[in-house]
Amino acid sequence: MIQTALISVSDKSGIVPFAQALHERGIQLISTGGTAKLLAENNLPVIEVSEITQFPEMLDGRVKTLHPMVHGGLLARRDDPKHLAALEAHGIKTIDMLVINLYPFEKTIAQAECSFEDAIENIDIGGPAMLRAAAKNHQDVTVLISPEDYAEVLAEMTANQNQVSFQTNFRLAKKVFAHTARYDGAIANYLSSLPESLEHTARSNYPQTLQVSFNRVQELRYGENPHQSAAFYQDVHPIPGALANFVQLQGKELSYNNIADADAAWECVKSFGNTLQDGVPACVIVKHANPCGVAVATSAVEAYQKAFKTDPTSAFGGIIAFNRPCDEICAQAVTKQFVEVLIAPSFTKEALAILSSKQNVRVLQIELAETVNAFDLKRVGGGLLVQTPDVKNVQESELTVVSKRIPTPQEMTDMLFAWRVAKFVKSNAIVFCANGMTLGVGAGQMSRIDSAKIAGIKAQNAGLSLTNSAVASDAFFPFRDGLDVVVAAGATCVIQPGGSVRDDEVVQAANEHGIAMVYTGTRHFRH
Ligand code: 93A
Repeated sequence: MIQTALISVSDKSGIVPFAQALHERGIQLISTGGTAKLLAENNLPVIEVSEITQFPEMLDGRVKTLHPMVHGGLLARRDDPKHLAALEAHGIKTIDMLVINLYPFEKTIAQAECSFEDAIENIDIGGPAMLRAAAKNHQDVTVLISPEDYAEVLAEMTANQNQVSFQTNFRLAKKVFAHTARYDGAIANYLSSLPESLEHTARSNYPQTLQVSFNRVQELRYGENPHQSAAFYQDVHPIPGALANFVQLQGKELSYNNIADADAAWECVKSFGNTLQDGVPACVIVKHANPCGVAVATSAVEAYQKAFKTDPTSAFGGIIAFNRPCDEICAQAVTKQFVEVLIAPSFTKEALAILSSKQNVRVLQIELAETVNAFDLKRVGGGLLVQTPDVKNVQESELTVVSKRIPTPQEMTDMLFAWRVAKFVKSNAIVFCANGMTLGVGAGQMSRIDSAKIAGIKAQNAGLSLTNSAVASDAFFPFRDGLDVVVAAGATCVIQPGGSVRDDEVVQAANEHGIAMVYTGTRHFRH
């Protein structure tokens, strides 16, 4: 019969209701520092492990549970009089249930910013030791490593006066050894990927040998072109909020280019708010990997209507992404145009009913989440380029005004919006904006001045005025000519990184034109 449970979890989700259920069944709870604190905060009576061991948690938590008072309680055979006598002699109490999840080693090393020290600190020692002890002694101890087993075990306890069957304990023990083996395997893989000498590389983020693992999600009809075959893979450790977590709610099979463009649209729209609470409603329309319309507004539908105006011609057959739920009026508006893929964090029932009349439209639902810094990988002939992702989001406080004229608050807002969009436009990028919408996007040209000209032409084609617009340039102007072009088109303020040898010439041109200019100090090349 289960009388005591030791709970020690890193990922604390779902643990309070489970501990509550144990408490209601009269089970005494023992716990480690952070977990004990959480349980106590939720009014659950809990004994700290340090009280039982009569030893404080020490060495920054490296030693918490590594003690005979704990391991004796887990390992003693209840049917062995000698074991029981030993417990008695040393005042050790049996522990009948162990609930654990380990330090998140694999999740830690999957992050681009993970240092060697972070990785080492996330090797759990006490957790696996207890797990193995409890699993070895499965005839007397129930061991849980996964919230998915909580309900079944509780049900069994309810039906059998707090007893858990040998069969269940055995099944859970098998799970434990598979888990600890995998955990140690991940540590061994990580360490063996580092060079013999730890001096350099191990302290940076880039291992000598890079092992990347992806799981196949689906085979695709073809690749970028019909004569190429293709498949789509997802990171073995899924990245929260990333495109690959999509659930396709309806529509034709996704193509290779659909997925690539959907990624561009989703990443861009998330930069205006990657939770439902923060940021503003935004809409991004992508064609051929570039945004051809981006806008923010007070609602998703309004953002879409503004974004569409930027370049209705290019928006035809585009990929449309929202960072807010898609409701009925939004679905109505979007389905008036030919859309290849529609992405949103959720869709109302009414929106789905409208979309279902356009069975070809691929509708993807992706949960929003805070960005995780996974490495950016790019295949080159016979090799792989690896970098940390471009997560920089310049704030107003980081800008330097370099022109004589100070930007107005409205210009400042427009420039920051333009800058955010420029980050997602292929270089060389020139983006005209005003009032929370793009007016002209010049993308992917080999010279900046051509991007500037094209952005102006596109605004003209869409019948949009560039008078009093703001311009973002993803990298510095190498000469004043590009600046002259955007000012002639109507821009009154320009945001750019600065850093050219001809910065003086460019600032002088800005002053001659009487426009405002700010430097970001960082650039956003996207090749
Ligand atoms: O640093 S440890 O390897 N040393 C230990 O003695 C120990 N005991 C439990 N890590 C240890 N744990 C782990 O602490 C558990 O596996 C769990 O992941 C975590 C819970 O810590 P807290 O309750 O303080 O948040």
